[in-house]
Amino acid sequence: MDKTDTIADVDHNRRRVLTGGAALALQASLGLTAPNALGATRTREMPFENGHRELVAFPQKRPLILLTNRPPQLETPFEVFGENVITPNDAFFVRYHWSGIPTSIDPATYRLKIDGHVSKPLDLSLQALRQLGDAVDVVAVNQCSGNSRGFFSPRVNGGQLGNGAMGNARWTGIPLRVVLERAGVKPGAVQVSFDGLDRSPLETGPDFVKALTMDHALDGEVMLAWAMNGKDLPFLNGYPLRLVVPGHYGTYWVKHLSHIEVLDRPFEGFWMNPAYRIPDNDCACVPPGTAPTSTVPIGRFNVRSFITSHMNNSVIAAGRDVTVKGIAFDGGQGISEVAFSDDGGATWQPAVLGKDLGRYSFREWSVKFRPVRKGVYDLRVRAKNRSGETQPLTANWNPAGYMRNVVESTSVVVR
Ligand SMILES: Nc1nc2c(c(=O)[nH]1)N[C@H]1C(S)=C(S)[C@@H](COP(=O)(O)O)O[C@H]1N2
Ligand SMILES: [Mo]
Repeated sequence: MDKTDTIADVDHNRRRVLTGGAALALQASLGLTAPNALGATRTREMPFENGHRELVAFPQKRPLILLTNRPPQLETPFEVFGENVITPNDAFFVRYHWSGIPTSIDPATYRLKIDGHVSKPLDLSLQALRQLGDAVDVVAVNQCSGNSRGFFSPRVNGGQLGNGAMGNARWTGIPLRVVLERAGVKPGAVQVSFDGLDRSPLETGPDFVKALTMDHALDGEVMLAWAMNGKDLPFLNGYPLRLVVPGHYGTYWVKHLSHIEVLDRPFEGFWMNPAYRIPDNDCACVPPGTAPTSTVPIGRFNVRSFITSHMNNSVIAAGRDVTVKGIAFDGGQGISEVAFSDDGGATWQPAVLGKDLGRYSFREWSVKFRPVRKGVYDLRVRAKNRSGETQPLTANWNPAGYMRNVVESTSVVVR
């Protein structure tokens, strides 16, 4: 930040760019003097009703699509996904449930406690945690369960997100298994719960705590991560430590992780039940407007793919080759094929897959497209994973607005 900013400049800039008290307090406590982009307020129209949004720069973030200020909920502008298969830290989406988020954290006094059904409870500094074993890394997508909720029809309650509540990063940390083994999980342990430093502002609001089954927690892939794309985690993405649960929805990726508890009984907290549950069937769906009769906790991502090289209403030239590019991902089987259609799904051709950064990463794809006729083209893309799962041609529906993965349609104008 520019140290030469005067107080007047800062106040002016704050008023101009930030609109909420939480943002101000957070900014002040992080020691940042001004948002990192001071242009006039920019806005964005999401392509659904009530989709007017401001772009706002929070600390360590470029201007992102503002869903709420308190707590900070920020969505990545979709064009970012076309710039790099790795989502830059300053563009990575932000989601919190409660406004009582930590506003300053001292890495020297930060502690992670591991207790419950273990033989040796641990109380670790960040340094002690790092010394428990070798650092590992994984490229993995983090996606909110409610990504794309704004497109649900009929509409559902919850954050009205476009497609930008996802991101792909290289996470560095230590396997959760290493830490649990050090604590000595006792026989009879069935689940592990995870709590971070954020709190509800109300006594009655349930603390955000998530749980994994013991097998999942010990699979060697779930990670306690301190770095994202080679840098400390951005504050709003969970500094100094977060859970990374490859292939699983973001709800499990607990930020500012402070307490891990091994349980000899299933966890009963609000954020596992009734929250974050899906209909207990293959499509995680029910007829629109109805309620499921039985539910299970949300789990792995379903298959998704997006065109990132062209936005809706992009103009392209007739009679010339153009490369259409995009990304695909799933819950960890890995993408095996991506099909592309330039006629609204009537005919399909295979796209070429790009570099494989691992089965939890966005997988790039590209295809050559040579439109001869002028007019509007309906471009679609449909991915399949290694176990043959693909994307529905018409959208599935569930009352929480989770797991949208319908084949997307991008209209381009050929002139
Ligand atoms: N401590 C804490 N961790 C949290 C949450 C939260 O509210 N508090 N929200 C979860 C949800 S629902 C999502 S989608 C991811 C989002 O991660 P991000 O903010 O780093 O993008 O954080 C998860 N971890
Ligand atoms: Mo989420």
